[in-house]
Amino acid sequence: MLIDTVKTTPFTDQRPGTSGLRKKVKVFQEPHYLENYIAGIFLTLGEKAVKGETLVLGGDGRYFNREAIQIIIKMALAYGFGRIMVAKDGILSTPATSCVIRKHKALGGIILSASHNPGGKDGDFGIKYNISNGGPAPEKITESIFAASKTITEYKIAHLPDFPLDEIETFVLESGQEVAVFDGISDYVELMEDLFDFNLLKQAIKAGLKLKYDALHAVTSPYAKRIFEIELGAPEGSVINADPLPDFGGGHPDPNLTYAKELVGIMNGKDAPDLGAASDGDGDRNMILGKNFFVSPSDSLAVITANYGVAKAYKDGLFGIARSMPTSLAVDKVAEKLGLNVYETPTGWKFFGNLMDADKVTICGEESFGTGSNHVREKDGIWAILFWLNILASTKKSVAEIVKDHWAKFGRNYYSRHDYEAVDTSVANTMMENLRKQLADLKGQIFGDYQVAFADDFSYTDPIDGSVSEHQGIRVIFTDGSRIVYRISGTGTVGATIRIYLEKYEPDINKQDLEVQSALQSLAQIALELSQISKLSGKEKPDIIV
Ligand code: VG1
Ligand code: CO
Repeated sequence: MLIDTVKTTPFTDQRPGTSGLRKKVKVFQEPHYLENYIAGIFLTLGEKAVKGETLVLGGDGRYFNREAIQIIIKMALAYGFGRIMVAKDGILSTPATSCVIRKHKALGGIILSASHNPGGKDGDFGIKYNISNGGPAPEKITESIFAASKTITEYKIAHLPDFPLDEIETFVLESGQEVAVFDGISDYVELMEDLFDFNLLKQAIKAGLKLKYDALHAVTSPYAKRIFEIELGAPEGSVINADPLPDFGGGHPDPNLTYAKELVGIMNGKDAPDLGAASDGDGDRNMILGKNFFVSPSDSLAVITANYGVAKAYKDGLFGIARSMPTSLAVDKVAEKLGLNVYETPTGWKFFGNLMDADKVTICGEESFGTGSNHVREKDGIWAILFWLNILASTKKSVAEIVKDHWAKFGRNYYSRHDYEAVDTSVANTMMENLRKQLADLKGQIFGDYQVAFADDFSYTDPIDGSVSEHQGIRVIFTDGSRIVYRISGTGTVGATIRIYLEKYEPDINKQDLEVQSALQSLAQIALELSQISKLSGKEKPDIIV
């Protein structure tokens, strides 16, 4: 095998964000841009360490997926991996990648995705490296990839023709190295069958439980078709928009009320099925809907935790729970009743990995439509939807009844996120700086009905390896438990996205039926006042309210 050594010059903007490196497709298409970053990953791992090891490779099928895969295969061979496992057609969801890395004892995996960001040639692309536990690389590794990408002067790539990816086949090279094109769906389906009682779900569907799943033209299409329609027997057409397209049909593959419009229409219509669900571009997010009813992701985490016993794999008990700091405290109420620890981590799934590896937590969640468990080391959209299906099948209640009963028992955490998009980065940083300066004086201050109990700039010390992550969001906590949290997104590709998270706890069952935004109105007002975001950004209103 001939290996080319290619001269290159470093880029200075390859710092990975909350979930790997994300940029416009056009940026990734610049000469050497992709190659430099991939070399950064392999150099960080070390050529000795990768020698003979297995690398898992796949993506969410977006524009540039196939081209990037060919380059990465050839580079992985040049840097000495023994076996590159590439998913057929390059299609591998994020949770399935995690599953395959663990099952096949790979050294790691590369996921090509920009998740819920739009695709197509003018859209976004992304790369994420996952380690041998199947989870996103921790900050220590991502920082060292970034450092490598800033000093790189050359990289290696095997001089070989492209590998066909449309058939399951293993190519053995003269060097003994292998490129194995594998079925990216089966291992994941098997894992789901281990976790949930498919017979129970099948019977419930046969008895009339109806579901509609919107794949949003993204990676979960073949997984959902196989699981919901073939394995569980839901009628054909239960999975919609089930053809993966490189531009996701022009939409945002983001499962929320704004972007999963078709599904929302169906669920608010008169023949709405019992459960409506959707996932994002790479299959790690989920949205849960009932008939005319939206389940906030934070509530979904709490309901799943409260009902853990219905699912086969969890009925013997849970280790503990973890949630990202901005996620509502609804799950904390449940954990308290169950006598479980709750770990509060910074935003991003990578912070859950150590806790799961050390058997400290079983179920994890984020407010951003992310829920999962220690069956893999990524959040998992289809897993969450199967869990809900299991809860519906076992309780025989509707989605709305399940959530309302939950609120009656544990109280309701009104919750919303207000996003200001494409804000000038320096404006966003100024806003955060101004907030930081006010922190010390906020304690005790009164705003209408609210009094500040405590305010800080969230810092996290990993209980397992002691690593410290600072500046993970500014939180203002009030004496009644209400909270305002401010963060700058780490996944955007245009300017800065400012996220303001609002939460108010309502234990009184008679006051739990308010519209969410009106329940949070005074808090939203306080959030504006403290941050002066409208004045600074020139935006009167948030661009997106979730
Ligand atoms: C967002 C979410 C975060 C999630 C991350 C990756 O990050 O807030 O909870 O883990 O996306 O999700 P940020 O930094 O933009 O707030 V996914 O589905 O990309 O990989
Ligand atoms: Co995603």
